Amino acid sequence: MDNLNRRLFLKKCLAAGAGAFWLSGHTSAARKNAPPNIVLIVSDDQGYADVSCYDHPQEVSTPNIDRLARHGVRLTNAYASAYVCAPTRAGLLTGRYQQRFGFYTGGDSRTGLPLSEVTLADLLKKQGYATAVIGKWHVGIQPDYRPLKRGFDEFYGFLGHGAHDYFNLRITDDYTSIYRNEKPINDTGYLTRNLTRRAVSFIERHRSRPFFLYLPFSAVHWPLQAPPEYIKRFNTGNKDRDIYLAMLECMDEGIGEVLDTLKRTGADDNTLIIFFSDNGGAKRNLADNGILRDYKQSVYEGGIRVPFIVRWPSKLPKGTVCDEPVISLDVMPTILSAAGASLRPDRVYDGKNMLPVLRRETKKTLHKALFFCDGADQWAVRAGKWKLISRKGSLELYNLVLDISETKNLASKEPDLLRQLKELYDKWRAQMGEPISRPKKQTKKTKKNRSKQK
Ligand SMILES: [Ca+2]
Repeated sequence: MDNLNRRLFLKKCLAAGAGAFWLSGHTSAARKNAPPNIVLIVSDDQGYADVSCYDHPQEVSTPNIDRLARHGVRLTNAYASAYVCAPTRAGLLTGRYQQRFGFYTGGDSRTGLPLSEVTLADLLKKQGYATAVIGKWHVGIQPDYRPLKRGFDEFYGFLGHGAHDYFNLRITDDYTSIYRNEKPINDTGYLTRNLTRRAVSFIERHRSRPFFLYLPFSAVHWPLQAPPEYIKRFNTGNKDRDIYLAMLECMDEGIGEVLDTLKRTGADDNTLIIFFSDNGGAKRNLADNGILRDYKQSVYEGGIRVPFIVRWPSKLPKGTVCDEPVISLDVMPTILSAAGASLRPDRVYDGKNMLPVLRRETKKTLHKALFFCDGADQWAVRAGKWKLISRKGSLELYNLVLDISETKNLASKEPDLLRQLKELYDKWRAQMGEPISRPKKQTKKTKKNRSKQK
């Protein structure tokens, strides 16, 4: 924090009655009013049924994700804004439909999050927060698009591609090398464990000031790799499923370590934690989406409806369930509201502050409709209980309350409703941008280039 920001932050703390906490410390009243720490945990390609606080098969056990739900609010109608990794992250970090700025596909991560966009980390950093991203970045490779240029003070992880080898952490190229801040490093270990260790260290190092920890695990994304001591704990009869469950267990343990660290450092009560999966479970990885239809890369529920938990012990109810439809775009306005920060007035935000809904202070619907679009041949709109889907030009209509598995296409029975939803979608689609163009030169994967970065 530079001096100006430090002074501004101190002023805000004092205004909030938190001066005593900031200056010396530890009265519970002051702490209660202090700006919360923020921990944003994103899992990757996790199945909707691969969390034991949701309906799940017997072999699934995620006690630490369950701890989040036990002390927070579990959402049952929560969506990622895309059915693949990178667009969801672009929307997550901006609070805007990523399509507004032309970010439609995983491939758009090669161009990166447009520099005209202001990130959640940019705004929290201005608010005096220490910021870190530990994990999978996936919204830009070129130097100006990297985490330390997008509001983060610290970075450990990889910049590009959806997948990363969990054991080979040696320097390779700009996409897959492990970076520590701006430099690629030769690392060892198992990636999920490393992310946990770095996350714990970040919390411990920032115990005396508000922090924003963005922790996008690459687990449980392909490739199927886990330490043998984890794999041998499972025996489902399918070796690949056993490895997936081992990856999940390692991530769940990591979340447990984050929770234990918050408790140990006294930050537990006043830390807002949001957890969700960046898209639906992937078929390739043997993820289990339970009763939801289809998988990642589909606008059926199995591609976009995700486990989603919000926990903030001092400010939110504990052990409750919320059925309100929300979307990952809501994360940014929610976090900024909790932090006492504002959205930028110069642009349209699509995400909404979820806190009143989570506290059951309102029965008003948060979103009139939610929209999904890959810029190619799939789109969907969810409005209330209804969902209209277009796949390769064919329209399907489902009543999600009666038919969560999307088995009864009502398109021919409800032509008026279909038309209304189509109009709603068309109106939204007209506001979205053209796909972002590719840069003329992709980053070269050469040793020369790597040596320049050092
Ligand atoms: Ca993903």
